Amino acid sequence: MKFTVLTIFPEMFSALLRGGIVGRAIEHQHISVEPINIRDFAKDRHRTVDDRPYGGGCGMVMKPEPMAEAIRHARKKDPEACTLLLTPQGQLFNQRVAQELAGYPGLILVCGRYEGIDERVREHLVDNELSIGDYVLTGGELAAMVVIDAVSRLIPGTLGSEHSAQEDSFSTGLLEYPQYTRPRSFEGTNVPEVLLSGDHGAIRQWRRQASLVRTVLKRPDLLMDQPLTTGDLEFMKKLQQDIKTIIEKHCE
Ligand code: 4GN
Repeated sequence: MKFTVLTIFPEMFSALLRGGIVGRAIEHQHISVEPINIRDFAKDRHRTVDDRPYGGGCGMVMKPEPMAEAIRHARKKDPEACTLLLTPQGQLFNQRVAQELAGYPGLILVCGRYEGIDERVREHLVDNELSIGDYVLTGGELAAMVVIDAVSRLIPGTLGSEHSAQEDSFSTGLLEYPQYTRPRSFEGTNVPEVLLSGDHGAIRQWRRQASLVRTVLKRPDLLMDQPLTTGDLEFMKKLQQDIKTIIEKHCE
């Protein structure tokens, strides 16, 4: 996967490129991330990228010419790539969208600043608009980094053998089960006994059930259109029955 980022702050991406799983994925050439400075495509000697909005109002708008030149440059180098604008008006980014984007050979991520980009650039040079959530940032860069991070870990090889994105929360459709490491007893709380048992079947079942309980409590919406096994449903019916019995006892 080839990520090209169009931004007036290319240095913001150095933290992402240096360390962690994304850094390693770049080293191992599973992905590449190339930030390109939109200012390099400005023609005047001040390298201007913004201008005052027609119709008045506060703030500045990103000029169309440098932005358009930068997008055309990126597209020429990666004709198969999908060009995405990061904006609060975009399609909400989630694991399903990440999965879909991971199928492209390249992504061109366009980062705006100021009050926005000229509408004509959005109309004619952008394939899709993405939002990482319902809040406003001062620029698209942090949103682009979120997309790069989430998509990168879905590219085969990036996570290494120690982890599989297949088993993630949101791939199973459930929240993650609780994790524990040493010591066995920490400030008076013990690790659940089953995890020390070595019984892999029992551990798998405990984890699945812990995931189910967590999801019911924290994100019941996720369970509405998720395939559940007959084992899941039996476990939940048993819980329901237990809760019902407790309630009845207290209403006597
Ligand atoms: C993306 C960009 C939020 C998001 C952004 C988001 C920069 N804020 N929710 N801010 O994904 C106008 C010009 C605002 C660019 C844009």
